Amino acid sequence: MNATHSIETPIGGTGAIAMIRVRSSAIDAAMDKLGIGTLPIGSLRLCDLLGIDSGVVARWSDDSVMLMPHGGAAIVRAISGKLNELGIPLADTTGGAYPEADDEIESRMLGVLAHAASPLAVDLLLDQPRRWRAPHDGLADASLLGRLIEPPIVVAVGRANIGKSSLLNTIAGTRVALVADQPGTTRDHVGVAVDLAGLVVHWVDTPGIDERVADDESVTIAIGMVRQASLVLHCTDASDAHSMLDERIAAAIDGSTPVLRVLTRADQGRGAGGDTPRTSAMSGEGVAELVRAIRDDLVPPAVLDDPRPWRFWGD
Ligand SMILES: Nc1nc2c(ncn2[C@@H]2O[C@H](COP(=O)(O)OP(=O)(O)OP(=O)(O)O)[C@@H](O)[C@H]2O)c(=O)[nH]1
Ligand SMILES: [Mg+2]
Repeated sequence: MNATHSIETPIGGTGAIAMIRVRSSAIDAAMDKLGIGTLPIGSLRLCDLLGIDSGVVARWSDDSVMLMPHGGAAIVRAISGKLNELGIPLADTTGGAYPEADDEIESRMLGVLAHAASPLAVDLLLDQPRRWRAPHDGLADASLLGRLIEPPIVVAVGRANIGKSSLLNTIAGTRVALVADQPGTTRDHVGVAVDLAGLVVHWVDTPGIDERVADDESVTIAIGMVRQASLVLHCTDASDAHSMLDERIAAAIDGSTPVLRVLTRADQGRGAGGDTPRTSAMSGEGVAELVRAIRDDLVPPAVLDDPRPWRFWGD
């Protein structure tokens, strides 16, 4: 089994939760080794993490799984050390050997291009060697452009039974989340990679939480996901005057995380919302505009169009 891991959040950073990605072409065997067992693509579970911590484990793709322990440096180092012991070493992310590359930037670019998530990254990365060689004045915003390589996390929250899962299915263009006409349909979280007009994001569909459905585990998992969100999508039913978010979830949203509000089931009513953008998973109204608004919030057009070089690798 050829498996490696990478630490995707700064060690000792301020995040409440750290992200450690395990990559392997035999990911099921790797998960077995970690004691996680089987986890279908697009699902998340609270797990014991190697006896060191407990946290959410998310399976986004067929060759990687994300471990999300608490963010303390000691925990992250202990998990990384244990992974090394298990034969899942820390990956070498320096860029790889590309003998055909003309220089180091080109070699790094080829290495990053191979795993960049978003179609929008491709032309931008291919242009980097030229931009670095040309005279330039400063650099483009690497933290926002980095979202083209590692997908940012969009977490949809809101009351139960208002069409959050339906909206995800419409945007994903396929049925990835369960939909039913009763509150509490989504009991765990569904996380899938979706392409928002060229920006691939991990979209996390949370259980709706309100006075009808509010079991502790759903709230705990929703809080964990909201804490990692790059953007929170606060969904409200267009015909429902109740737009308040559960206060525990509202309190977990980091003050610097953007929150985008959206009305769902717009074909059914006009009861609430004022200027809030309206969407309907059923008719498709407003969905393309929402996709564009999320993309522009996460990677603003001015950053995408910045002609300066981008320091697209990390050391
Ligand atoms: N008319 C109409 N009905 C919708 C729309 N979106 C969802 N619905 C219906 O609303 C009900 C709830 O949809 P879900 O997508 O399961 O809602 P949810 O917010 O994910 O619900 P929970 O998982 O329980 O929190 C289902 O009966 C859907 O068919 C829409 O745009 N228009
Ligand atoms: Mg749902």
